[in-house]
Amino acid sequence: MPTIKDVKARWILDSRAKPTVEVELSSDSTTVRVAAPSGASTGKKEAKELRDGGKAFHGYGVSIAISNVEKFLKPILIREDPTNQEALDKAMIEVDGTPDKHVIGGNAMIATSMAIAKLGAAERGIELFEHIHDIFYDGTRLSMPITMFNVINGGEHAGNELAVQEFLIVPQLKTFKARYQAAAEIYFSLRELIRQTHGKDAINVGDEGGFALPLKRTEEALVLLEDAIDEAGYTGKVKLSLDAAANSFYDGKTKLYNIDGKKLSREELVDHYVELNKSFHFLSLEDPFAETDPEGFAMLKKKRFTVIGDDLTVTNVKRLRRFKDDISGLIIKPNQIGTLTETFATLSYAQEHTPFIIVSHRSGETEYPFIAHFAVGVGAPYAKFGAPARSERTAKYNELLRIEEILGS
Ligand code: 2PG
Ligand code: MG
Repeated sequence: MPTIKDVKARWILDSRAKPTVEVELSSDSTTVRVAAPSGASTGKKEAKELRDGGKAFHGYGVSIAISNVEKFLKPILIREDPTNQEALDKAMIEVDGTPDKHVIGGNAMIATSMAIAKLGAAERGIELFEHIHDIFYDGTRLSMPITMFNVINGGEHAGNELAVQEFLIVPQLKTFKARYQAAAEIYFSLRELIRQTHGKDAINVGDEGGFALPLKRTEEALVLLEDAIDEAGYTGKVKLSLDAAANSFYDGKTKLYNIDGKKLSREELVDHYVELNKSFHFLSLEDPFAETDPEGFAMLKKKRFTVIGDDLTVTNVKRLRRFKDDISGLIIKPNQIGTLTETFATLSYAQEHTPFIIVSHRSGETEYPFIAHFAVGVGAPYAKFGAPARSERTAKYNELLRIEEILGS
């Protein structure tokens, strides 16, 4: 039986210069590492990301989370079999003992849970996506997800006035390789169009590598995107999706949404989406309303939109059970819940009730491609890892290229 011989943790920096927890697990034969990602537009019910506070790193230090891995998680993992994902995750959940993981820290737990999976795969001598598939086996065949590329950034991810956080292009081509190439070519066209229409100082990018040009209205960004798609020669072959991340433009006191220069009620925002949809035919709309406004999600679903929960559902099966009728699908982010085993539970329930499943990175990422293996391993129909640019994003997409080669052969 393979066993865990050592557990270490350290901080490394993520794509926003914030420290994050990297966990290192060793067996007799090998060592694996992986780090926790981190969100900016987070749901209130997510697992708690433990930060030190104080002066160092402006309060974003993770030294307590790191020492929790070594003090509390290491003793329960040493000499255990890393292929026993569920038993080890459950032991960690028990040690923490809180629903939101605020004792050990969601960041400490997810990095450790992912490292266990990596060591399990290494010990079995198989690819990580195959190992994840075996753990989560649900009868689905291994397949490549349809990828959604975030090419214009707004909201909390950009220094512009766009209320909507993510403008995603979804190429409808046969292979991942072709879809990735299309995304890159459209990204290039978009850059050139922005330079022509807004000047050189508008071609900067936001947290996920999409352009963060100084626009104010959703429609302007969508028109630009369609032009870039035409320019690149992909007319009719690319669908559009939005992640509104509406928490960030919702005023809980007035119950109004501050978007596109207007303050809209729930009903008016529904009409606004309906109006936009007439021109842009969205594939999906993620978090179109605030997490405290599930009625908005439900109203939009009744209008036959594909409505996706993220901050609303936070990869939590209890939340999903509660809101399943209000949505068509959901975002799956393992760090929102804290362990892979709990993520699998949410996924199983989602496959039955809200099958439009999108496995997602976070806006704060590292060089690790874990989430790409995860998306393939669980048979996710969709995945989003940001723009087809910036190494912390392309690390995931590039890994999908390699996985597609393996699956193809
Ligand atoms: C989202 C994500 C990822 P963040 O809202 O879907 O794109 O952003 O990681 O900041 O929550
Ligand atoms: Mg989101």
